[in-house]
Amino acid sequence: MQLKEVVDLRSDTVSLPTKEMLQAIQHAELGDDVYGEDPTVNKLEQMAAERTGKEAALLVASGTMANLTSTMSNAKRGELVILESQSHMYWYEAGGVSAIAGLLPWPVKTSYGVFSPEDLEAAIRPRNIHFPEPTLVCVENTHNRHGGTIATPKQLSEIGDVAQAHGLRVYMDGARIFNAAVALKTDVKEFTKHVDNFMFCLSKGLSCPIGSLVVGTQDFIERARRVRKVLGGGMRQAGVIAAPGIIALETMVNRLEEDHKNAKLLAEGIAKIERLNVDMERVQTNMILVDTTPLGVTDSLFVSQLKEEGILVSLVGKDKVRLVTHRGIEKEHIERSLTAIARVASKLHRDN
Ligand code: TLP
Repeated sequence: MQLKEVVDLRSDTVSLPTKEMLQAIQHAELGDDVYGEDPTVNKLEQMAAERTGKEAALLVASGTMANLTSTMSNAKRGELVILESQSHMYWYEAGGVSAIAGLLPWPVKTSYGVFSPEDLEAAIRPRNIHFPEPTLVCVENTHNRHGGTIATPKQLSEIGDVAQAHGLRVYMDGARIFNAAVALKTDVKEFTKHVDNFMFCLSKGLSCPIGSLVVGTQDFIERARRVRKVLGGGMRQAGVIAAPGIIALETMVNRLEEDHKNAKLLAEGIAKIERLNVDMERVQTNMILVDTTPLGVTDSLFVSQLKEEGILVSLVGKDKVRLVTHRGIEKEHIERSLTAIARVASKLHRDN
């Protein structure tokens, strides 16, 4: 019996490098990046800064390292960082923001992942000897746990105004900022100009095997370079990581639109299946959150039954499952997934 190809919708992080990327790795011009001598890294860092309208950039190993390096370069131990209560930095980074950066995270709840100027204003307490000094506001764009929702340039500008009025910096976890830019058909600079510094990931929808870039002013990047060293992230012939990154920036950004179209198709199909709910307002980029509450079974059962059908999805909370489209997921995979999801949903309901 021929095994069916698995449809992996757990994350865009599972996307594999292209042939061109693997060839670029093989032929990359290399040097020791701790000495600043890797020409491929230098080229990528310069490209990233230019593309996003900032002065400088720094290649790091992962999105988590980018967030930690950035928070440590923006704020000192004992200070306070305001972030969204479902943010990746708060949920998924093993507590690094407090355990390593030594900051007090101050989570703010939102409906769709972006705080309103009023939410933010309310979270900023007056300076007082009892309170930690607030230094930093973090936004996530697109917002992972809210289902790939976008913080628009207008929203970022409003957040920036409030932060500036209180002397706070704004940092953006822009792991998927190119998804936001492509979805709104807006230059990425329209987003980045409202934040002091930010990061984006190469290893998600852009299909690279490794790497993220921290981007900001020259001063900030100099501090970040030192923090990266403290964290053990100074890399040597890192051109092998940078080479596919260059290809990604040159050729992989516009195709994110395909992932968004596929996500919409998948979401619309799931929304039609009985006892599965999708909040279509959240389907703005390449993610879909499915509410399985009406099925009345545990989510892990739904996920494991789908796995038996060759469809991989991830659990993101009680009664909430996440599906992510990416390069390698085509229309035929969407159709296969929809058939399997409908079959599993009706079987679970029947057996329940
Ligand atoms: N997110 C991963 C998991 O960790 C949940 C995923 O599959 O989506 N910021 C955001 C907004 C992210 O979504 C992620 C990864 C990161 C940072 C961290 O990036 P990595 O995994 O490279 O450390």
